[in-house]
Amino acid sequence: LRLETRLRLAISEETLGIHYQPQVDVATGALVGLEALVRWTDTDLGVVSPAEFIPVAEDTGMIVALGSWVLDEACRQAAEWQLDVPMAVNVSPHQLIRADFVDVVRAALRRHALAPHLLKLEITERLSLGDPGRAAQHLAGIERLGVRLSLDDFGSGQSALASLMALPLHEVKLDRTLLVGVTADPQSWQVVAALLALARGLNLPVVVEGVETAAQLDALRTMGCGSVQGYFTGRPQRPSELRGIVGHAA
Ligand code: G
Ligand code: G
Ligand code: MN
Ligand code: NA
Repeated sequence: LRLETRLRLAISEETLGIHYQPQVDVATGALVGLEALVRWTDTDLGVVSPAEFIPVAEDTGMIVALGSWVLDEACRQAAEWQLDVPMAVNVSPHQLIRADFVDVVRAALRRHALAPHLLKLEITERLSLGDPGRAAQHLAGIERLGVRLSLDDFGSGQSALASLMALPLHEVKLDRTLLVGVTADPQSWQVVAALLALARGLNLPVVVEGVETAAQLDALRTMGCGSVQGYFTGRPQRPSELRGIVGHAA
């Protein structure tokens, strides 16, 4: 079967799951959020990476059903855990430009009685593929709901400085590629430090992604970075593995 056909089945057969990755405060180590990352285990193909199947889902339009499922399940999990920090969910531009996008988000919150400020939508910047005016309208609607917005993959080339001003953002996530040379290469350090200063100047909290070593975490602490997400501070894990971390969980 083609990947597309298998993915269609996955949504109905419950072979999709979500792993959750901690976001932690650099100064205190406290949990400040979780990011929902979809996972698919196919009976024949094994674990298929979202890097592989999200583009297929986007090309076929399946991303709408898939994205709604992830949103709903992440809200359900956040409510079950009684999280007091936001649950971050990735949203594809294909979802964002749909006329019912704000309704879908509102419905997921209502269904699970989740407070809007405990949901954070991560958007990346490929908005150009749709009508940018419409995307902006929907983001304004999301903001009115009280849901938070995060600009994902910042500095990856998928995002532009202009969006820092144009979008109703509550957070910026620095792309993990920016971090690779940060402890060895002074230029790399300067770039990250300058982006952190820029965000600070705009009063935008930052999450730096892809922290894999103690040295990187130390470097970020020195720069006054607020919070991080990466393998060093916590891998994406299945819900059962996170019971100790989420506090209220059973
Ligand atoms: O977790 P991982 O590194 O395998 O994710 C790979 C890519 O898939 C990342 O770019 C991530 O943002 C994306 N991704 C993971 N889960 C979702 C999701 O639920 N929706 C969308 N649109 N993208 C996701
Ligand atoms: O595009 P987005 O930022 O939503 O995707 C996050 C991706 O980064 C996920 O696929 C997740 O598994 C991955 N990830 C999280 N922490 C690390 C890390 O420390 N190193 C690397 N290489 N990838 C990471
Ligand atoms: Mn993300
Ligand atoms: Na990212």
